[in-house]
Amino acid sequence: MASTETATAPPRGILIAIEGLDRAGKSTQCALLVERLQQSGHKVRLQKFPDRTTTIGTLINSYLTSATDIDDHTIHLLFSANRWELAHSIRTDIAAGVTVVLDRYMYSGVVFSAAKGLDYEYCRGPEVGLPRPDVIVFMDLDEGEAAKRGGFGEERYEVPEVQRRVREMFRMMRGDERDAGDWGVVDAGAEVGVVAERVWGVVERGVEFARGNELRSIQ
Ligand code: NYM
Ligand code: MG
Repeated sequence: MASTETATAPPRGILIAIEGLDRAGKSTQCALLVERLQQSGHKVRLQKFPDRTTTIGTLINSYLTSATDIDDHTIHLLFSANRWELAHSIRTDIAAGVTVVLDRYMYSGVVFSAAKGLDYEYCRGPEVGLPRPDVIVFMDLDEGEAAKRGGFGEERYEVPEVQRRVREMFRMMRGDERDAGDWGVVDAGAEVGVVAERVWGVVERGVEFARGNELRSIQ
């Protein structure tokens, strides 16, 4: 029987963002998610932000480790530039059927800068036009719980007062109608396997959305 399948373009990849406070378990869950997506037949890759491997990423790393001080507006734009320099490869992969898991994205970019006192709309401005995730998993964890987890306090921003403000800004941002319908909140306070199940539940929504919709752009 002749198949029409060869003439059909492969379904596009799905763009999934994982967000949350420092030490919420994002990187662990990203790794588990990549594995599970592969087992479900997805071609998939992980993209971490900030991506510290680029020239701009090197500047960001030296800022985060307090090796250098950079003005608040300047570092904000560098974080955004770090996304823009990788945006093309993300779009290309999605179009080729590769699912991309983002370990942080522009939501961290906006809330960490806004938590320092920069204007929310100003912070959002440079992100407009970037690929928009089909779904955002927000790993919610009490900032007190996050502080108790290992390694906390090593980098800039990893102090309870900043994390409290960041969590508040995330809460506010989840109400932004420009991203309406994208967020799924997961209680990240449970055991790893339990959290992974919750993450998967949100991701399935994104898979469903991507089936019937083009990749959008951040508004
Ligand atoms: N961060 C991350 C920002 O301030 N702006 C951004 O655009 C992004 C992507 O960098 N505390 C902050 C959040 C984190 C820090 O992230 C480093 P990670 O996931 O710990 O490498
Ligand atoms: Mg960190």
